[in-house]
Formats: sequence, structure tokens, C-alpha cells
Amino acid sequence: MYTIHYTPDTASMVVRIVLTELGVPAKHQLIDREAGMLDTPAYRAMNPLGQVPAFETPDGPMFETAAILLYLADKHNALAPAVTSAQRAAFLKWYFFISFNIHPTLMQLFYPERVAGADHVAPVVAAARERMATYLSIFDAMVAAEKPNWFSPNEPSIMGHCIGMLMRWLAVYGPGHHTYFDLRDYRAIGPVLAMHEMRPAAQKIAQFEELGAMPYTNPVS
Ligand SMILES: N[C@@H](CCC(=O)N[C@@H](CS)C(=O)NCC(=O)O)C(=O)O
Repeated sequence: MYTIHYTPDTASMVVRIVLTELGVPAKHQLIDREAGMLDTPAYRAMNPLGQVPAFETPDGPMFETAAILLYLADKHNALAPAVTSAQRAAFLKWYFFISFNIHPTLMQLFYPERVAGADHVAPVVAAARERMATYLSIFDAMVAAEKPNWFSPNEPSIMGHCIGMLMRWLAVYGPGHHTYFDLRDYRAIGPVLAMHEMRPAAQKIAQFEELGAMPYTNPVS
């Protein structure tokens, strides 16, 4: 039995969605942030940085959202190309591209003061925005050219839900905010996310976490 430790509208959302997609039994345990649970020794034993999510598995505790999603896809043979698939190499390459580039840059946009202190927020944001635009354009161009079935409007995938969550956060504060990127600028990505957010699993968790009816393409906070 799995346990996902979650707080609404954080990285735990995509783990909850993927667990629901897979239809595997799991305990969904709300983290009591107010009570300081992220700092407790018990929580830090699961996630040493005290971040969300933490995930308990029969194989031991896990942290790092992308690793958790890949573990689940592999264990349950769904939502990603199998280890033996000819598509695995391309999938892994782009999955790590997202994890190593888009997700950390998004964190820099959200917490620019953590990069070089409160006095350097403006240049950190400017540089992060430039890199983010490059990463999104590169990924969008690849999807348009290669139409991979591991990121497609025709079948659900961990990649679809993962990028859905990231694009959500890039739009959630609306135009004019320094984190804002308009999904309409990425024409190949948009239809994939539109399909994924209508999956019953995404709708169920979106309702539970109050993410709005279109959590990836038209987010509300
Ligand atoms: N690389 C980690 C990042 C996790 C992360 O940044 N979680 C956020 C919520 S989305 C968090 O716990 N923030 C609180 C903090 O950093 O203090 C992952 O992908 O799991």
C-alpha cells in the first residue's frame, strides 16, 4: 500500500493524479503544515529537505516528484514507454529535460530571493524568464515535429500530467505577474494538456484540491 503525503496545489497533486489514473490503492495523507509537520524528524526521514511530496512505498520512502512518477509508471506498466520500448530513450531524454530545466527554473521564478538574496531578485527573474521561454519553445517544437505518443492528446502519460502541473503554475497568477507564461504561445503543448486535464483522475483531484475545472489550461488558485 502506498501513502502520498500531500498539501493542495503543490507537487503532490501530480502524484495523486497519477495514482488515481493507475487505479492503485493509496492512502492520501494531508500534511499539517501549520503544525510544522514538514520539520518533524519523521517527515524528514521521508523527505530530507522537508518538501512536499513524500511518498511511502513497499520499497521504502521516496521524494522527488519526477522519480516518484517514473517509479509508478514502471511498477504498473502504464503512462510511460516500458523499459524495453524503442521509445524509452526519447521519453527519458525529454523527461529529464523537464525535470532538470523547466521545474528548477520555475522554482527560481517563484522563489528568486533564494538564488542570490533579496537584493538580486530582478536579474534572477529576468534570466529565469529568458531560460524558461527557451526551454518551452524547444519542447513545444519537438512535440510539433515528433508527435510522441508519450506526450500526446491521444493517450494519458506521466509527462502530460507533469507538464500540465508546471504550466498551471506558470499561469496561475495571471498576465502581468513575473511568473506568467501564456500556454497559447506553445501550440503543440496546449492540446495535450487540454486532454489530460479532462481525464477523470485529474478532474477528481482538481475538485478535491480546488484547482478549478481546467486545472492545466485555465488555472485558478
Ligand atoms: N524537486 C522537488 C521539489 C519539491 C518542492 O519544491 N515542493 C514544494 C511544494 S511544490 C515545497 O515543498 N516547498 C516548500 C519549501 O520549499 O520550503 C520535487 O520535485 O519533488
